[in-house]
Amino acid sequence: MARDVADFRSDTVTRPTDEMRRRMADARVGDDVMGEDPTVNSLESAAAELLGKEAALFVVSGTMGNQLAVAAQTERGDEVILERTSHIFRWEVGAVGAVSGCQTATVEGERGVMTAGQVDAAMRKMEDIHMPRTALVCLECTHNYGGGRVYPLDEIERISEAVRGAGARLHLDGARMFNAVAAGAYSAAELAGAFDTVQFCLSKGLGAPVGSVLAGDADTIEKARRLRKMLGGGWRQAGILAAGGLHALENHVDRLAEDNARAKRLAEALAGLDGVTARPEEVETNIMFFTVGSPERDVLLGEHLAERGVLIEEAGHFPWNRCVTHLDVDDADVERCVEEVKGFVESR
Ligand code: TLP
Repeated sequence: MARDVADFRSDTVTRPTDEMRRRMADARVGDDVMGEDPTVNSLESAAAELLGKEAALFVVSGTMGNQLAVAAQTERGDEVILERTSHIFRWEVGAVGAVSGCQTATVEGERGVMTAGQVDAAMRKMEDIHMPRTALVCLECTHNYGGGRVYPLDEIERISEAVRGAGARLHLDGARMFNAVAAGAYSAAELAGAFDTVQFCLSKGLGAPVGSVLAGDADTIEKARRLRKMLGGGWRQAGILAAGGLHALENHVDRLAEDNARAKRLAEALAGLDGVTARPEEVETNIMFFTVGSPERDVLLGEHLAERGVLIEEAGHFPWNRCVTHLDVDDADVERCVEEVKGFVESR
């Protein structure tokens, strides 16, 4: 079916499928603040089991899941170690400072990936009255600004050992962790096993309209539940939304491999055009970057494409233009994007 718009701006734009909508409409609900929404409870236990964690909490967004993880595992004046281009550092409105009262220390990763040696060197190990305590280290997988990069498991395990050795905790911003799982890197439980807490998004490539899950040990998740209530995130008959999440976990995980393959095909096709630079060899999941030569031309390209019904995230937020594949773009959309970019580079 031809669509009006081919929307590559983000995988957050996906709309619920008809089956998902039916599952949501039929959901059994109750008051979740009272712990009585059976569908939310099912989603939380399914997610905890999938990740091999004791407990899980259904939250409004990836940002809320990440920030509850920070707040539940730190005290005011602690230090949190983040990669410089991570979502928690760049795009969460300064919440680590504003909500948790922590200071951040950033490490320059290689396309988002830090080494265990870098993390180890950044952590405070000395008991000293002058120094903040390193309470938490956060990794992101897949890495958004790193172009959907998959974090290698052996590096994660080395980081985990270093972090535990220093008495700190480790959190995963796994907004798109299932794209890494679909790329065959590891199972969800293998990845989650190295972390104290894990946040993943239901509302990105998995296609649910709203929501993320934070999973971890029972005490931390109980603390996060209280903090969620404190911030006004205690929701009531949220089972309608949780049903979309359950449907996504049951039906939309394996198909992420298609999105990963489409992003690679898009990168290969664009790299083959004169006047376009893309690096298909770096595309591991559903995010790809490309440029038509300069930030100014990238902006003009964005306008040219938008006038023709192809939406991309033009350079600005990211080093180059970003295209993200997802449930609502198909092969014809990929071809359409390539044709329109070709039209732009051939005409100027
Ligand atoms: N990312 C969005 C924008 O905020 C940039 C996008 O379009 O990619 N972690 C990661 C790695 C993310 O990419 C995002 C959203 C979040 C967390 C936050 O999720 P939400 O938007 O649900 O708060």
